[in-house]
Amino acid sequence: MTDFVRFPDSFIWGTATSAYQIEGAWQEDGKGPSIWDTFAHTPGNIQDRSTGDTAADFYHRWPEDVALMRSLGLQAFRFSISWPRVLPEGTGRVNPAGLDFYDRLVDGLLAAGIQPVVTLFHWDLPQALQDKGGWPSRETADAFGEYAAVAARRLGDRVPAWITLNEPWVAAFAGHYTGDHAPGWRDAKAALQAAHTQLIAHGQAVQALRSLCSNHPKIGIALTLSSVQPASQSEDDLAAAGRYDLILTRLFLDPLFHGRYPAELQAGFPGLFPDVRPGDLDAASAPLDFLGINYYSRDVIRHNPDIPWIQAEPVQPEGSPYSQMWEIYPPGIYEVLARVWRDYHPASIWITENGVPVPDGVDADGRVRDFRRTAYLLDHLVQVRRAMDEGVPVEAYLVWSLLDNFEWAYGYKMRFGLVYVDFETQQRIIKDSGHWFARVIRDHGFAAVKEQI
Ligand code: GCO
Repeated sequence: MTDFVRFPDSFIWGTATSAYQIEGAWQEDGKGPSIWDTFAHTPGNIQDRSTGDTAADFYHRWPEDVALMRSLGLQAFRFSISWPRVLPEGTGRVNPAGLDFYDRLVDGLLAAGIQPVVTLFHWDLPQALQDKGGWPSRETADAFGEYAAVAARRLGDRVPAWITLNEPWVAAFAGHYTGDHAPGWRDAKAALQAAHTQLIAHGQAVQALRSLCSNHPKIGIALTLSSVQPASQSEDDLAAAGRYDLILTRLFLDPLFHGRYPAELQAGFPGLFPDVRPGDLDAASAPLDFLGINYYSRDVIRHNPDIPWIQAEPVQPEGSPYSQMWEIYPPGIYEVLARVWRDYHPASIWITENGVPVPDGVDADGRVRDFRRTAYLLDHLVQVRRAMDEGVPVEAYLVWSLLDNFEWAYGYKMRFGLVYVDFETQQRIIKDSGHWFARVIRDHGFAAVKEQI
């Protein structure tokens, strides 16, 4: 008898995207530049020397893509608002054409029976705010609160779910410590300060959404979380994994759910601790309707004294399958869910991103046979169901991503979509994984047998 993995009828199935990665139209209809426009246009930052200038041309093709979503039976579509498309200088002057675009998109999704899940910030900070200091500057938190209010006033009567920030850890550390992401800084103290300012900003946005959205929407945040494990049981590796988890996980979850930073943070990283003022975290720890978790893989950590300030680094475990970017480790999504539920007890958890890059190609018959992506999704959904069976309140699963898109510093080298995009012609082809996911939504589950994929 084949096991059928069944989810509740109320479970929300959808996909996730972000503005810079799919919209294109980078200078159209009054949009101002973002730090990703600047970063991608700077030679050497993007591996295939591409940009998001056109991306998947979603800005023009969204009606066709909404029809695709409807054909798949998607119940929710997560997208982000390009902050500089709405506020070209980041604050002050509103660009009516920018707001009109999102107004039409939200109405188009609702008309198709698809819930819009709106992310306010998915890394494309207005360049004008970067020029004034960016996330390390506290004023950026005030600007974010102003931007959230503008979005809430226009869309707050219809949008059922808002996400304030996407992966503030990546915006802080890839953007300000490793420099792999915009704005390309390499400054550990700036990275921690950027993390802190984003938490203040999150609190301001929650207050704006709670007060201005007339339809009382669900409000959450989307964090990148991984199952952090020591490479060995040596004291050094155990301590290194603890420090890594402190920075990746507890730096955000402790303030959000406990209203304070972990004591080890100040002790563990002297001289780097951010400028925290009384009351900074009060709004940040306001109750949330859901915690969004973006899960991709685990982090196996060993001690390395040569790594500045954290003395820890990820290793690549042998014996595991790998995608083009990470180890494929499905039990990790269960481990993350179980830990977050145990330590933070969120009211609800949404998987706001889960997916895998596969070097997809179109076969002679026009099909994209991305079996590895379907197998990845199936294996991770089995682990999500395992956590739910233990009482973890997972209520949504959004695949990253609907469309192949601009994968940040990798450019277009990494394909994550359930729908293939030919970036020369902008043709869309639903991949085998997209057809499988449509059946999962229809049947509220799937047979846990890969031969039937
Ligand atoms: C992230 C971002 C997405 C990425 C996706 C694949 O989680 O890093 O939210 O924008 O494209 O995760 O790396």
